[in-house]
Amino acid sequence: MTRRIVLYFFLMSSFVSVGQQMVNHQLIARNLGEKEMHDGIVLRTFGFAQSFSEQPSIPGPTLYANEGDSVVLDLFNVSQGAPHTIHLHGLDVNQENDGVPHLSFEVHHMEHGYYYFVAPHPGTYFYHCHVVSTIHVQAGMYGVFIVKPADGSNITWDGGHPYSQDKLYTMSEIDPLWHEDSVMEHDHDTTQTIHEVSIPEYHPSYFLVNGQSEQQLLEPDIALQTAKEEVSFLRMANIGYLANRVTFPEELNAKIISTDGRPIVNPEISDTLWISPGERYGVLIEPIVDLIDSIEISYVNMNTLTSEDIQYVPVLVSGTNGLNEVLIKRPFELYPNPSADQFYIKSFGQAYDCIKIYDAMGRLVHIENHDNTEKKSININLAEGIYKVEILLSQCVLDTLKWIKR
Ligand SMILES: [Cu+2]
Repeated sequence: MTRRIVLYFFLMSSFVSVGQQMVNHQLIARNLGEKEMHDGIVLRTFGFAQSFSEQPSIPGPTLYANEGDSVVLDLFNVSQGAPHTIHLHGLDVNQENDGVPHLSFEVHHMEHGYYYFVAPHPGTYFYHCHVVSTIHVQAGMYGVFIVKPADGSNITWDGGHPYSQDKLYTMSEIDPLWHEDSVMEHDHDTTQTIHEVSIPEYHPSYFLVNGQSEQQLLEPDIALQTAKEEVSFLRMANIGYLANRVTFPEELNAKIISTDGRPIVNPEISDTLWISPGERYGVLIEPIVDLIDSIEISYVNMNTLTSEDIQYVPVLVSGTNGLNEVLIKRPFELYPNPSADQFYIKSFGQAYDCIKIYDAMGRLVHIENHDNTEKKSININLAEGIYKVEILLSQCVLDTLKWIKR
């Protein structure tokens, strides 16, 4: 500990040269956090906070630096039990500052640990605890570290693409059984490189975007709000244990331009993006028409290649409509949900002429025409799973609903 404090003062006196900024971030590690899920269930979490008055959040606070900045990350561990670290996933830092136990250092109860690095290439990176990381990451000890260009401007990198706003979407999942005390109070004998922890097979039941799911994703701060021909930069990051298959509305002209903090050599416009655990992608969005739609995020089990859930991030491209108004007036409702072979579509006075049903891998499995605004019963025999139900008028999507077949 003493050695690290001495090192701190030594480094601070020699660290910053002309033109660089020094950036300090503090993360307070706690292991008695609570998180209320979309269905009201409250789970125990681990996580990072930036003040003592706040709960650790999932994800943790988003940290920023500009390219070339000298960064000091102060990890203050106030939790009892296992030590914690900060691993800087994707950032080019030296081994001493990379937070992998046994190769770096661990931060124990009521200790500070200081991580030093010069912010590398602009991009989107993760930080997460690397102590028994399978459990501590699931518990909530992760967040995003964004490096912007040296001047801090809204450009993807020096000589890259200018944009008017950036939006971060961090995907993850939660298996409530992994949040029981029996798992979270795990063995943390740091003299062992292999920790023997008994954990149930991973079956997540919450599928998160920025820590939120289902109706929580209708909050305006989650939605992508933009205007026609305006350029937005999406930072799509997956820190869950399932892969994400992201589908953008075609009209957004989504162009995948960077990955792992580096530009893609020949970027392409694509409405589909696969993100494996730990990956981050940069996506430029430049819509060509006004639009109310959603970005679809499917959570795919990499062993079975089946989708375990779908979440929708609302998209509003419009210069005139208020998003709140649009989100509160969801034009359609699907019930009961989950259900067996029959469900109903209720329209709140909005006419529609077609219903399309897609399976979780995006394959169209059913089309049905309709000619008024009445409640509509759909009888269909499909395999158990998750389906996307599109409601259309004159081939224009009015609403997208999720149906779970049981
Ligand atoms: Cu930890």
